[in-house]
Amino acid sequence: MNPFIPSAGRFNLHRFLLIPGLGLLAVVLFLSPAPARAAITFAGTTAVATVTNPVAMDPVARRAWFVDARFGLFMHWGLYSVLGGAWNGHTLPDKSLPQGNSWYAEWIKARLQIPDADYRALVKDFNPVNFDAEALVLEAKRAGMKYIALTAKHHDGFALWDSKVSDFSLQATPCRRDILGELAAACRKHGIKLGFYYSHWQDWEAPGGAKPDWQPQPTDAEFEKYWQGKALPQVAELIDRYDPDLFWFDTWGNDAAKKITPVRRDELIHLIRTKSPRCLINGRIAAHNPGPDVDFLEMDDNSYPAEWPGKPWQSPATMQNSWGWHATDYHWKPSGEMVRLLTKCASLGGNYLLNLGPKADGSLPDPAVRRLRELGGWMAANGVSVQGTARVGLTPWGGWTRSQDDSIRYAQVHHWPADGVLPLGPLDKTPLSAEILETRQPVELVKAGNAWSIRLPKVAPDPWDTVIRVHMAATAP
Ligand code: FHN
Repeated sequence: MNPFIPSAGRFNLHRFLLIPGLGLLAVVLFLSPAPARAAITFAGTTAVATVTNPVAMDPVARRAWFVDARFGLFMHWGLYSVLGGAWNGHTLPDKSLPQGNSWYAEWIKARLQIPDADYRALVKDFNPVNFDAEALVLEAKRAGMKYIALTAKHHDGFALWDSKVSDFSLQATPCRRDILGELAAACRKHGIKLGFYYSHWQDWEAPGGAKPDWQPQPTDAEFEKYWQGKALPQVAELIDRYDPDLFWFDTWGNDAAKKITPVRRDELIHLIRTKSPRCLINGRIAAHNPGPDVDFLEMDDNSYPAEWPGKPWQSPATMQNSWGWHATDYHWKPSGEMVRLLTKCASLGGNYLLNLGPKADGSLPDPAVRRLRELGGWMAANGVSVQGTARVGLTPWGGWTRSQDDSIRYAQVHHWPADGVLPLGPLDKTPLSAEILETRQPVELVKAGNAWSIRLPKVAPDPWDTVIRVHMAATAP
């Protein structure tokens, strides 16, 4: 039964349209996007419109932009950025402290045991005078990224906006600007989707928020107070103020299950779906038990599945070891490595969410800008083999993506064959011709028995990932 079409005999269009106010309301709802339409029911011969399910929206339609995007920018930015990984003579990782052995600079308060008052005092030094939302969005866009996910609140509990729910937020700093508002406007202007990371489970400032696993935990009643008093209201506030396209929640390990129960998970999902049916929700809302209603699965940090996990998915990844700005973390990944990770994700139908940790003044570290531009250069020539594609799978030499209609397949060659012959094996469709995507240099398809291969130039034209475009016949051989 089609839920949009009321059953015969119970609905009379002519009569329906003659009921002025209600008719107008129903027509508006009927013409509006799927969520409201799916919600209308009609009872008896008098047209009574009731919204029975305000949260319904076709999940496939909601996720479409995300599935096409493949590449996004993650941003860890907050009070911890002031310290750049070091405090009071200690620099992360610091094995002299019981919990100091971590590169994650956004964890500095917990790992270096910074007293609450000292950490809170950092607000006076958070003054992002060099934050330029438009320049940032354009940097991401030129890198080939389609969305940004920024830490609106990380585990330290500091809100990067003027929150009415907590005074541990941007208004406590010298900054009088609406950072998230500026970013939202720039994203809208340049067609980039915007998401917010919100630490719903860990909150080291609110008494009832979950704490690092080596510290005493709040009781369930205390957590519930935090949940109702800070977490849910702040998520609502973010939607009301900025209308984000995505929420990035964060849990890991087994402890989260004690606080993020299915009831709380679904309460948060319902809040978001009710306020914004198009907003996406990631699987780490409850990594231990995401349930059926999240929009995509989130892999562990810098982790990649070996096969398609059965749902849209994403890998969050660092450029350095740290997520938040760390001035002496010199472990910057080469761009080629990141291109290979991106195309590995695409070959398995997943997204690559690459992180950037701005400095406290809002400026971007030079090595990060360099890498974004290098990635953008590769994407300018090869983005068509990544964005809007469908997965085919991984191979010993790299992976395959394909166009939606499967008329084209893209071989992502990460490991160039020493003998210049790329083995494709048996194919389910006949390949007609092939060329190097960037230069259009033709390459020769060879068939031996039922196995195909491609004769390539001796030296890889692109040492990061040379993409071979293969035109396929419409039918199987
Ligand atoms: O503890 C956080 C960490 O700081 C960072 O935000 C990452 C990003 O995936 N998530 C948690 C650890 O998995």
